[in-house]
Formats: sequence, structure tokens, C-alpha cells
Amino acid sequence: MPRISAFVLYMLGIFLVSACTITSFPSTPGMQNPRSSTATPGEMTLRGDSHGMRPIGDNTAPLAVQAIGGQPLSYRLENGVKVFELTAQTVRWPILEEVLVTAMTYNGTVPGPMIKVTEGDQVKVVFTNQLEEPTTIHWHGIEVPNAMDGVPGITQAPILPGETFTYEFVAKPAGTFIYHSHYESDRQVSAGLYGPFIIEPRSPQHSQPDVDVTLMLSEWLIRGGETYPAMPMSGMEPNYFTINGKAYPDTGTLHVKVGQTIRLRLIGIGQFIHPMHLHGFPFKVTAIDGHPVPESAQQIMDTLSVAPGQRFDIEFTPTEPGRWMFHCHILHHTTNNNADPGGLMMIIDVTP
Ligand SMILES: [Cu+2]
Repeated sequence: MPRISAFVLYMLGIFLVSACTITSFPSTPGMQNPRSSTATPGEMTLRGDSHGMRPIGDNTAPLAVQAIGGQPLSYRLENGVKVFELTAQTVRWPILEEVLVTAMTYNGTVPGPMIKVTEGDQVKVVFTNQLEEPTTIHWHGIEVPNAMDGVPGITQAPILPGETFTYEFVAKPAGTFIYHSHYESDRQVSAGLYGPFIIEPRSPQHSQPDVDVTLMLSEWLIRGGETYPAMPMSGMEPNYFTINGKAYPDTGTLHVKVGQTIRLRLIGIGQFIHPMHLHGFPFKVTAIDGHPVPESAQQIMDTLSVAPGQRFDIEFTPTEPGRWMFHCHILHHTTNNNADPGGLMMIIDVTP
């Protein structure tokens, strides 16, 4: 009898806990109930209609007008507020001169333009969705009000095709951040919906570097001439890897001089980890996820794993001239469709 009572109490407890914690998801237009769309175990690899397995567009999107992504976005001042404009649009984007992907972009480039402001600035981003599917923008790492956090079905309704939504917040804290889609993000972020968001300190504690470069690491899957969102799922693994939307040798050469202080802001925005290795010189990690590392705690290393969503600011001073490589040390990630060299490599050209 005592055992039965304990069992009854146990079941009653489960019922009460369930009743208290399960809330219903709002049914927003264009968005499936997250629970009903969850594939059951074993079903995952059999479903051909999984959103992640659909190609991005049909290759009829217009060719990108600009060649380089991540360039500073200009703004207009309205009553002391810095107003930026972003438009999500699909373009054909060259990750190599002869290799184009169909990309979902902000303002037609991969990465989207760099939003650069100063700590404490009032920021407004007027965002228009010209995709053929809903989307939202999440401000990764920035301390925005909850209603501005960009999570569909949780903090806002998905922004439907043709709609405009205005995000507004105070830029804080200082550091290296990201803006990216949070709608079917495994698909939309892999397709290119991301950009760098840099918040400069209002009163810098340390001298600023001579060279300050932001590098966003990501992956692509091109199969049968079509672009798919690359992800760690059987059959969806990437065959191209990009730094700021370009694969080596189109990653561009960084030209610096002996004795200069070089800051690289590394951002993992794909769905794979990348141990980035620098030839020739060690570097120190000066900020993690935007937050400064105290000088006494700054680690000195030459290989640093950058996981999805992470940001590391690293700094080094070249002492020896030459063409020095900076590359991922998962060596398959330095190939283009299995041909070496390619992918996540770039040259740092140090001159006297
Ligand atoms: Cu890698």
C-alpha cells in the first residue's frame, strides 16, 4: 500500500510539472509549430522534404552587383539615432571566380555589410524582406531588449516576404558581434544571411591596432549545380569553405608590415568548427565573444578552434617578412570540392 501511494504521488507530480511548464506556441503565419515539425528518430534521413535538404532558390536569382562582402554600411542620422537599412535578397554569389552559389544575402553580399557603431549609440535598422520566405534578424551577443531579439514565434512574428520591420536598440557592450537570420536558421544562415556587427568602445582602454580585419568562416554545399545549406547531417556536408564569402585563392591577401599590430576578428558563422592556424608568429587572444580578456589572462597560441557562434579577437605583430599562411587545420576544409588548395586559407603578406 505505501508503494502504491508513492507511485500515485510520483505520477501526480509529473502531471503537475507538465501542466505548469508546457505552454502553447503562438501560431504565427508562415511558421510551423516547432513540435509538429520535429522528425521522429529514424525518420530523419528518410524524409526528402526536410527544409534543410531543399536547394536554395532555382539559380535564376540576379548576379551579385558587388564583389566583396562585409563592407561598412553607411547610415543616416535622425534625431541622434543612427539609421541603417538592410534588405534580404537572393543573389548568385561568386565564392570563386568560376564557382557561384545561390545565396540569401543582406544587401546583396556575403557576408552582409558591416554595421559599425560606437558603444552607447542609438541604433535603428530598417529591415525589408525581399526573400520568398519569412525571416527575422537576431543580434548575436548584443544586449538588446527582448522584443528586438529576433526569434520568430518567441519574441516576434516572422517577417513575411515584402514586409518591413524596424529593429531599435542601444549598441552595447563594445566588441565583435554578428547579425544573422533566426528563421530556419540552419538553412538561412548557411545560405548567407549573416553579417558582422562591430561596436567600438566609447573610451578605448588600449591603443588600437594598425590593421583590424573581420573574418567570417562558413561552409557551402554545391551539388548538381544547385546550392544546398551545408550542415552536419548525412549527405549535407559541405564541399566548399569560405572566409568572408570567398574560398581560397579568392580569399584575398592581407598586406601588412613588420612591426605592425594586426587584429583579426574571427567569427564562426557556419555549422562546423574550424581550428585556425597562423604560420610564422604566435598570436594572443584579446577578446572572447566580444568581451575583452584581461592582459594577464591572454593566452598565446598559434591554433585556435572557432566554433559556430563564437568570436575571438586575436592580435599579433609580424617580425619576419614573407607570405605567411593563415588556414583551418581540418585539412579537408582547405579544399574546393576536394581539390587542394582551397577553402579556408588566406595569405598574410608581410613586407619590411
Ligand atoms: Cu575548418
